[in-house]
Amino acid sequence: MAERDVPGVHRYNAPAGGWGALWATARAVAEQMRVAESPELLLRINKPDGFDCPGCAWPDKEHTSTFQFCENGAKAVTWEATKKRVTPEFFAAHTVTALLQQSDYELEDHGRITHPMAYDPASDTYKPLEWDAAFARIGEVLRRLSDPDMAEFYTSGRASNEAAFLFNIFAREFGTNNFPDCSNMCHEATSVGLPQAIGIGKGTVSLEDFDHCELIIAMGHNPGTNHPRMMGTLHQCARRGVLIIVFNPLKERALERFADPQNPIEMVTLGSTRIASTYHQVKVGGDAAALKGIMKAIIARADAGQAVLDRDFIAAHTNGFEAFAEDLRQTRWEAIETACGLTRSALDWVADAYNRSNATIVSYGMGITQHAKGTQNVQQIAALLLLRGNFGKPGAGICPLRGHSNVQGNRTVGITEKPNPVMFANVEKAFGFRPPAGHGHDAVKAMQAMVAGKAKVLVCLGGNFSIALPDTDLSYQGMRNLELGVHLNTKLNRSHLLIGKESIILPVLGRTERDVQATGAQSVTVEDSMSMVHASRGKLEPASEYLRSEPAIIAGVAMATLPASKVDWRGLIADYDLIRDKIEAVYPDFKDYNARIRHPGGFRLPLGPAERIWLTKSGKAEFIPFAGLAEDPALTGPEVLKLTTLRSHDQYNTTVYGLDDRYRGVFGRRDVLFISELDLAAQNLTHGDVVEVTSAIPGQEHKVIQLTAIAHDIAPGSIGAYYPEANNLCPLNYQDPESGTPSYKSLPVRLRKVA
Ligand SMILES: Nc1nc2c(c(=O)[nH]1)N[C@H]1C(S)=C(S)[C@@H](COP(=O)(O)OP(=O)(O)OC[C@H]3O[C@@H](n4cnc5c(=O)[nH]c(N)nc54)[C@H](O)[C@@H]3O)O[C@H]1N2
Ligand SMILES: Nc1nc2c(c(=O)[nH]1)N[C@H]1C(S)=C(S)[C@@H](COP(=O)(O)OP(=O)(O)OC[C@H]3O[C@@H](n4cnc5c(=O)[nH]c(N)nc54)[C@H](O)[C@@H]3O)O[C@H]1N2
Ligand SMILES: [Mo]
Repeated sequence: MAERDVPGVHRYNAPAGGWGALWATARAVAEQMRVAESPELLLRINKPDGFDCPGCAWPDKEHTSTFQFCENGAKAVTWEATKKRVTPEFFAAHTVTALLQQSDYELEDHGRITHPMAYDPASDTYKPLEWDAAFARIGEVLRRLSDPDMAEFYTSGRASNEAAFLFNIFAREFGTNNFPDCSNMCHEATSVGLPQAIGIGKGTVSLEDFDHCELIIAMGHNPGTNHPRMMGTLHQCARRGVLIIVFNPLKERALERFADPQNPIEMVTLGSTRIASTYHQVKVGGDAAALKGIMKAIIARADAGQAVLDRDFIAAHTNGFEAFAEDLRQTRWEAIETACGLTRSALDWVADAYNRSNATIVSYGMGITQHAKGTQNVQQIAALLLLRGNFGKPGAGICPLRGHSNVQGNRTVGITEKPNPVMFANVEKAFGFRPPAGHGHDAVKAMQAMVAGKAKVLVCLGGNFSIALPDTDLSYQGMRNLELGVHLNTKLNRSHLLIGKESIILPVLGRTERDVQATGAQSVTVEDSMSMVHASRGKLEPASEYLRSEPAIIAGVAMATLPASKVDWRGLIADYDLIRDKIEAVYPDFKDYNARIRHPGGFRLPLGPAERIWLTKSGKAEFIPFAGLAEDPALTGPEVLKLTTLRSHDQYNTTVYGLDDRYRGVFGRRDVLFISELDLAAQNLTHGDVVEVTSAIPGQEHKVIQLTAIAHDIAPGSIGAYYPEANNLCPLNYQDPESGTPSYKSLPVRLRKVA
């Protein structure tokens, strides 16, 4: 590590987890909560009668563990259950112009919004209004649009199945398929890439598979921070002797060493457990190349007569193997090594480890999907698994780590801009109207329509749309072009402050809070990363008596917008069982929905590949070759580095809980650029220098941000900065052409030292 002392930057030498995690949990609770309720509240997370943790989508075995929370789950819960309130008085005292000066951290930290609020341009403040007045105004503006496609209906993945389904039905009856959602910025490459390869856009493993696997390959995800409960699973696997091979440009501490904070004996006696058996610091954007190298090595061994392929599986269950293998034979090792920054011998080693394993799981996250080649990255992972029949047998399969706690469920119950015709027929049967034909807008297309002035109303079911998107400048402009923005949220965020003509904030009940409707207390349901659906019931007193549930607010907006609606909104809201009956009518996979969620732990949705059923066009799994090894010459050039954007340990997407990133050794600041010692030297820089980071995409060079360059263990040629601060460097249309996912994790940039 470089000599110079940089404020807030120290090396972190301890393992991840451990006492530090317990301490941080206690601090989060003390800072945010009504302390009296906290221990009981935390114990209710992910229990049969408790609420689903809003932190991440990692499942829990049978939902019966006694102590299933983690540091970041506790932060997510306490952030929602905070004592702090954003009241009409708060809004009266702060103009929108003044609030815009505050950081994202400060905005959310003001607390829970207590009343429906509408923007008043005369005073430049938000003013309270009655719920019915809010619904009436939204209905009026929506009905006035000359074309329903001038409205965009955004969903963030914390919404329950019930809320997401009603949102889908409302907007389709209104007449549009414009469903931008957070998944478009997240696992869209999975949703597009996997159906082509294995017939379903979801993971195929269950938690039990981790008890039987012999090898885990973890690519492009940071579970110590983003899926901390997965660390318990990885930790058990490591102690069982399972080989864990990591591909990540950054050395992430939790993937190196971890002490389970739920296991005090280990913390005292052993200290910690080594997680990764080998750690490959692949270049940013180099994963498909690395996978190609591993598979080339496997084919070479098969060609030499070694029994490394599952030939029976390939013959019975797959298509396209010969052409795929031939493409690998023709690919030159030098091209692979250049593209991924790893050596042939390292990849040979991985191939041998893979060949020895009888049951392999590949897990992956945003490091794989948020690239111009995201869909192809995902398909190369599927192909690697197909070579040895690693689908539909215990201990094997593909494990995309979904983001938001119910993002997968949102998709299952209809949040998609590309609805399938079977669903249309079922909606018609269940509700008596037929949704509009054709495809609507995804997240990027929605913002493009807003920027072009073609979309005039944006209704957001959660999230922070404009800050999550790339190209912050353009997103701001898109927001300011709106006639009306409607935000169903728990907390104040920047999207509320980017106002065109009108803006209305509708404060919602959080997942931790009691939801009482005409027939009594209600549960909602969610689907985790492993297709398990279960109930979630809030227990806390709502943050304000004026809050309404997401389903109730959607129904209110729907009734005000569509007076002749075919849907019995009032009846559905009175009893969420009736919403679930309708979900089952439209999506038959939810057979006996209400009965099955009453079993502790819920139920699993059907997953073809887990039974070797392939719902592809050919009826078989497909080997899809990767053709894009060579870099686009327009995006390379002298001194161009690849910037990836990361979450810190103290944030939930655009929600910044605090300014520390403990495991990466950054404290009290977020304005840093992670860069290798090698690149510091090559760029004539010193640890601690302030640099201008400029987009190197032709036509986008004017995008600049300033950061402090700090030496970090990261692959040469690759650099890292925090999301959302670096989003302005990513052009809106710089995306994976197949899935539309923004390429947030491979931005070509140049650095210049600020004098
Ligand atoms: N506490 C907390 N939990 C969360 C979230 C949160 O913000 N905070 N967000 C939720 C959401 S919506 C999501 S989608 C998930 C995100 O969970 P992750 O997928 O873990 O998200 P990222 O922080 O974006 O980190 C991606 C990891 O990929 C690595 N990486 C970057 N570029 C590349 C690359 O080109 N190749 C490879 N192999 N690796 C690369 C980074 O070094 C980093 O370790 O977490 C969910 N859970
Ligand atoms: N550069 C870069 N950009 C990225 C990413 C990246 O890795 N790099 N990741 C992308 C990914 S993976 C994602 S998923 C998106 C995230 O995009 P979003 O899902 O839109 O953003 P969040 O930050 O999760 O949303 C935060 C807001 O949600 C609201 N909220 C919290 N809980 C609830 C609730 O229970 N109900 C309702 N209605 N509202 C609630 C709060 O008001 C809070 O302000 O960002 C994407 N953007
Ligand atoms: Mo995500």
